[in-house]
Amino acid sequence: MSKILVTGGAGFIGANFVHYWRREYPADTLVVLDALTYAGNPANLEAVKDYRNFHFVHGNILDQALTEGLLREHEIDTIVHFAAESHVDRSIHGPDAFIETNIVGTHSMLKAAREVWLTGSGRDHRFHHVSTDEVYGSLEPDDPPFAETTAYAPNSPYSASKAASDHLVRSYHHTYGLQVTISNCSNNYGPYQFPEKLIPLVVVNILTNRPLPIYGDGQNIRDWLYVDDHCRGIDLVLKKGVVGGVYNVGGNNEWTNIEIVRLICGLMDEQFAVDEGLKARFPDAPQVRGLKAASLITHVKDRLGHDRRYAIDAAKCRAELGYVPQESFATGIRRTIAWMLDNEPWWRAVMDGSYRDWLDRHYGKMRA
Ligand code: NAD
Ligand code: TDX
Repeated sequence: MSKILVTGGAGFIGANFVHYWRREYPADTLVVLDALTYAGNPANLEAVKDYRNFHFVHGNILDQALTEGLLREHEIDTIVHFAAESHVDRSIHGPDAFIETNIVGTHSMLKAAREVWLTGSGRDHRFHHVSTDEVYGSLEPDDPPFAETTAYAPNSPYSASKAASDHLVRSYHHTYGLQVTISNCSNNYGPYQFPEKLIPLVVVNILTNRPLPIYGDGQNIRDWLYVDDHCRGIDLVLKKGVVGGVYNVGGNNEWTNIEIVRLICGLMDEQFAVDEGLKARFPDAPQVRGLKAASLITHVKDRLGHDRRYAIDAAKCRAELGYVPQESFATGIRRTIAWMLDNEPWWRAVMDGSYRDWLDRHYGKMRA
């Protein structure tokens, strides 16, 4: 039985990982450490909060003493490190938090793990670092996809901070013998994704009759992966990956942004056509006025330094770990839209800010 510390477990992928792990390994202990920044939402963990072997700790990964205490108190043998500032646009407007959390915070986690796991008698352990394909930079249309051997060439403050954290993790293995693995994954989508990211943003904006902003010409390409498949990939790396190893996890599923947005628009029109009740629930939606969702598409100024194309070569994961994504894009995108329609209170609370009430209830208005 494992005892796992999940950093960033109240965010999008971290929360999905907690739900995945509980389903697959109900006897394992899960301790979530999360600072509840704007991206952290306790509602994402509502379904697991009362389990005996689940613990939520509100705290910052920069607090090394806190992490050391958790590693000792819960006899943690595995860290899965998701906590990060994750939105590229925010990193362009305010890089400082990215340097602080993604670089200094990861280093703080590494120092804590080294202190607890490598001093004294030590114990068998694993530090798994969750990273991104963005560290490899941008591809031209005919370039081969990113392999684990592709040179790092990060272009945004976000990807540069993730690249720096990858290097620190690698160095703690090489220098101190910390038992690490790293996964670099492509764009995720699915339940609990914060509606600042493209796919949930488009769904919410259609339902609330807001513009669907397409940066630049909309021809930028991303390789989309359903979040549960990312979680399964991390599971395989933990169970079968080589210590010190790097694994690229991807969907083999490249789409231009404009294609994705048009696809979602078509699926939303379809939903309104088959489910009459949606018009009453979402009276502002364009379909209520006989318009198509695509009428909301609006081309806006491009993102600064916008990477043109990402694509992952997942051959190593397939060969070494037997990794194959299970969710097709056709089913995954429908599931995601269905989740958004079934969980209107979740995204309404994010939109109106009331998802932050948990912090006020627990810490009052004095919090920073
Ligand atoms: P997210 O922004 O939804 O969640 C991040 C979580 O980390 C939040 O719960 C937040 O409160 C927490 N956090 C932030 N700073 C913290 C700090 N200093 N201390 C403790 N907790 C803190 O992010 P996500 O999309 O779930 O991404 C999770 C990880 O996966 C990140 O490391 C990201 O780089 C990586 N990743 C994301 C994607 C993607 O498509 N979203 C793809 C590849 C890799
Ligand atoms: O309103 C928008 N309009 C638009 O055209 C938004 C929010 C995005 N875009 C474009 C920018 C990107 O080309 O859509 C694409 C996807 O954008 P995001 O959802 O912001 O994701 P991206 O920048 O590709 O980064 C994501 O994948 C890799 C995650 O946010 C990262 O954390 C992860 O590492």
